Amino acid sequence: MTNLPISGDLVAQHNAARGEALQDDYDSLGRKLERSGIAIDAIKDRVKEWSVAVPSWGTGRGGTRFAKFAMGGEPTNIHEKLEDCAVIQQLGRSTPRVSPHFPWDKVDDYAGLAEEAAGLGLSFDAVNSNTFQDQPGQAHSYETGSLSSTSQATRQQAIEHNVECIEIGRKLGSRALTVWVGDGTNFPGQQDLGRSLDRYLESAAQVYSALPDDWTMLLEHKMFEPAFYSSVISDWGSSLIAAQELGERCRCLIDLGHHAPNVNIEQIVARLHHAGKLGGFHFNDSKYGDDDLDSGSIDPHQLFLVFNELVEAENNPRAGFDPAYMIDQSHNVTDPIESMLSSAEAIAGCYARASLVDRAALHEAQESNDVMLAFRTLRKAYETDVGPILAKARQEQGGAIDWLGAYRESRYRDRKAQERKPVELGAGIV
Ligand code: LRH
Ligand code: MN
Repeated sequence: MTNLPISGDLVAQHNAARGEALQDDYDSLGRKLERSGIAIDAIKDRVKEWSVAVPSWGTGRGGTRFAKFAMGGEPTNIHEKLEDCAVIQQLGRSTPRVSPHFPWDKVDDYAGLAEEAAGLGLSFDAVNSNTFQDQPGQAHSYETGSLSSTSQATRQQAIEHNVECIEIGRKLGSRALTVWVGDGTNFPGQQDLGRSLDRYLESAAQVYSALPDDWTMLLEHKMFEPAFYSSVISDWGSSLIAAQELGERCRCLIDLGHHAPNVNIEQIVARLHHAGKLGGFHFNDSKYGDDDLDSGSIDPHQLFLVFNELVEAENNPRAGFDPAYMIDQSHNVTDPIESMLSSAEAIAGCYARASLVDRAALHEAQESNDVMLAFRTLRKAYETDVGPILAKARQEQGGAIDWLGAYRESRYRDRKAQERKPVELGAGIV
């Protein structure tokens, strides 16, 4: 029996007051879609099947190098983070998995943590290693690199940390390791750009060889930050080279915020899929750099176009096509629970709209170079308000029709502000 962090009665009463209006909206959208030969229930069922993982590190307030503004009732450890993830799952019904980060989520009893999560209706997605920060008492600093460091001892330390994350993940029931390294340079000439990759590949190969047979290794590229002249795995090309050299179960993870402004990310999705190396996503949004803003909050059309490529990929799968869908955001000025509910809805909404595209008509227009018809066929789906489908899917799975209203009526955060010790002020991500 899942112990729900918010009273089920509150959610049921909140839905009861909104059920009739939702049914009316749903039926009217159903009639509209039927005229285009689309069965609304089929889209609702796809939405129910779909899910995205939430980042454990996204449940607390994030910050920048300038400041972090704490919020009352913030989670202070993985146990409280799981509680908050359970609220997001209870109300939104599309985030049943949590992606943990080590050593930020370190505990003594991982089997116990897996049970605790299961008791909250949650399981664990990909584990994230961390060789971009030095831990107290660490023998070798990652100041000048980790898996690509010129120091063999530092590389070995980074390799052992990643292998330890795999061991932890096995106890948690995870099946993937996400490896993002901040390795890079701030000055031309600081490191040899070729040999840096060679060292990275030599180290990553040792991590890959420690992978259990049913695991995947996800390489996350990033153009800059913390390095501001060169990053060892800076783009999808470097990531693809590495994934192809490391092995079949090594794939590329696309964090939407890790590209230069205006890069055509949906085409990167198509290219990595073509290579059979599309391993997963860190969903967020950005206007300038790696802003880690809420998914769909700045450029919802780009998110829709990414899902348009994902639905095309689903229809033309490559061997092992099973991307890991995860959110990776930093919530600096909102309640993280509200932001992740909003983001999960925005992401599911893009999946639903991409599922509405009349692919036969689109492909025909593309093949016959009917440019405007092709564009309008895609835009028609994008302009469809799928809100009633998402709300119906939540309602039928015991979630909240109006998740923001229900969450605020629960006064969950106020309760946690009473229970939890305040977090220290500080700066940075966690
Ligand atoms: C790097 C990154 C990576 C995580 C970190 C929290 O910018 O996207 O995925 O390890 O954020
Ligand atoms: Mn990321």
